[in-house]
Amino acid sequence: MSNEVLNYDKVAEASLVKAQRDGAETMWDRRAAQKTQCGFGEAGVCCRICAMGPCRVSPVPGKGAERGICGANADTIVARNFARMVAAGTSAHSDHARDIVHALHHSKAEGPFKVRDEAKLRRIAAEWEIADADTKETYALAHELALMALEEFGKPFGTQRFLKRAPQARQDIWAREDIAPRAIDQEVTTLMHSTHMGCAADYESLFRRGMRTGMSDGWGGSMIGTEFSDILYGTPTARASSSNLGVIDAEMVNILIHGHDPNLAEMVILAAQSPEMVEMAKAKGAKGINIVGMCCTGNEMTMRHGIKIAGNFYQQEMCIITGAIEAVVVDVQCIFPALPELAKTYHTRFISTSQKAKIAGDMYIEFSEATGLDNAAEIVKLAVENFPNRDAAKVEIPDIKQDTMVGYSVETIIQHLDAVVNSQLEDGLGTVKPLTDVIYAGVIRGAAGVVGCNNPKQQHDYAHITVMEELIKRDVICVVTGCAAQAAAKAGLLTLEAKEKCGRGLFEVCERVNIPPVLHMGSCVDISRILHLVNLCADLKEIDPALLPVVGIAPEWMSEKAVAIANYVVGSGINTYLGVIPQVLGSPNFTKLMTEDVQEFIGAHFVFEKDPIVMVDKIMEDLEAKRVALGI
Ligand code: CUV
Ligand code: SF4
Repeated sequence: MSNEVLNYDKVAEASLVKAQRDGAETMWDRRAAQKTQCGFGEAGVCCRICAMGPCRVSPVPGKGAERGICGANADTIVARNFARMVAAGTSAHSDHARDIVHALHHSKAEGPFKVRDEAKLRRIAAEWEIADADTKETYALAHELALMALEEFGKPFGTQRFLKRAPQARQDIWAREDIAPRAIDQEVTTLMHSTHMGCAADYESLFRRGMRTGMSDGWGGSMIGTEFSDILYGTPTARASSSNLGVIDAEMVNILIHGHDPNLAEMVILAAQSPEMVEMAKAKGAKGINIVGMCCTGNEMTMRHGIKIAGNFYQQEMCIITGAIEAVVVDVQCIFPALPELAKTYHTRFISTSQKAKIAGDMYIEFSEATGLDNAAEIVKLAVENFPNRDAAKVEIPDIKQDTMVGYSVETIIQHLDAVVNSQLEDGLGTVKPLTDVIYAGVIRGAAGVVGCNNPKQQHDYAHITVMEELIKRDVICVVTGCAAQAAAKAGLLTLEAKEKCGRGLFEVCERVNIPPVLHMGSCVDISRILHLVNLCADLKEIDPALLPVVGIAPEWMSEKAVAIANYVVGSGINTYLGVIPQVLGSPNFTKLMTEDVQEFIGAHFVFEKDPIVMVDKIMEDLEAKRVALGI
């Protein structure tokens, strides 16, 4: 085993030693087996889009082949590969959203899929200009709204409805630059078409089309995913939870839910709460049923129910290695295909549930909106029945867990801000005004959205935590989602006590508003919450969000979804810092377009910086320059 030092989180070391003892293979072994990664792929200059190829052009301009057989050069190949990542990422978030909307379309008062946030249902119905949004019968309205949302995926004309949430100045830029996204499926399809052999070759055009597709994720799929999940399962409110492998309980039936979509997770939670299931667990010798979460579905569950977070992306294998998980239940995205094999080393059952992500190796129980609760009950029963098969000799749960606060939706943040609205801020009630006030006053210097995955190209969680700690020290408030949020949870940054790590200004804000300096805003699709928050601030000031001292950061990203996200964040006027360099350096032209030229037409750009400390220095310069430009 190698790379112990690559793990910032102390829990990892013990886990990996145990894995070796148990004869379990982990990502570290497979990473070592990969040896040096391919330099062509790394630079983005390998093309296998057609069967004349694969072609690879020189990753270093001026050396070796400059064109593929069809004549595509590095610029074209890099741009096409990058665009395809955006298309894949957009499709993932958006297809997740579609399932949520389908569930709303299936909803009825008797449940289990039902409207749990009626106010939000009516608010969005009004926003989308449904007549009688405040008086229509709940389920008639829910079904009508769901149908409208489904049309956002395939409507033949027009752009995404949620774009109107942005200030006019930003909407004008989108119109001028032709990046206002149309139907989501159309954007993904047309980008796949553009990147087909012998289609688009102009790298700038490919980049722009990619950005528009990414925009259909952020302002389309992801935003629909977030808002409709809230309607169905409730808008998150601040609550306590706990994080890291220590939340796995040796005396309980442990069910790990991993993936993304709250539909499955919500039904499993419901099923596990039934008294018969709990009785059954007790009859098998367990104290009860302990559901723990991982990755984004973990974020969804913790925000709405306080379900404990077992860990982030990197820890999916470590969870199983504890030997105390009765069932790993997955839906879609970010699930290692290695898991079923690893589960066999222990008594753990691995259950995949989605046609879109069938993972062979153990068990498949298809989950559908029509039979969701029954499917979930079957899964829970299987886990409970598996409890007696646990091998006590193989159980070793690291005794590390950390209390955490989660659930800061935009609505919850505004509620907290309301608590400090007083006579001096008479007109700020129910708005983000107190937040913009402290930013404009310089009490806090700006805000950062820190998001994204883990990637062995960065020390596990180290980049996340370093960036966040350094920023709060410099009075920059952080909002976090995804695996970055879980890194923050494990490091204790999502606590009220974390204010001790802040600069004076942010310390005072945390104390007065009674919030942690790093706010858990949810899963990856919930980056749309961050987008909404920033746009509310910009709208209040009647300016383009590009002028605000805010940045987006993905210190350890790895997925295509992250590429889609980065595109819509930049497209929304927010500079985006990437701690892992995307596979584009083989085209200096494309790299320059991303990191410089795009600024001229969109008002924001990408920054690549592997060193988190250097990154924070660059971010501070960026934020301070924005402040100067605003005259604040
Ligand atoms: Ni959707 S995309 S590893 S779970 S944040 Fe976590 Fe978040 Fe990346 Fe996946
Ligand atoms: Fe080679 Fe062109 Fe085919 Fe790509 S599209 S594999 S560069 S011939």
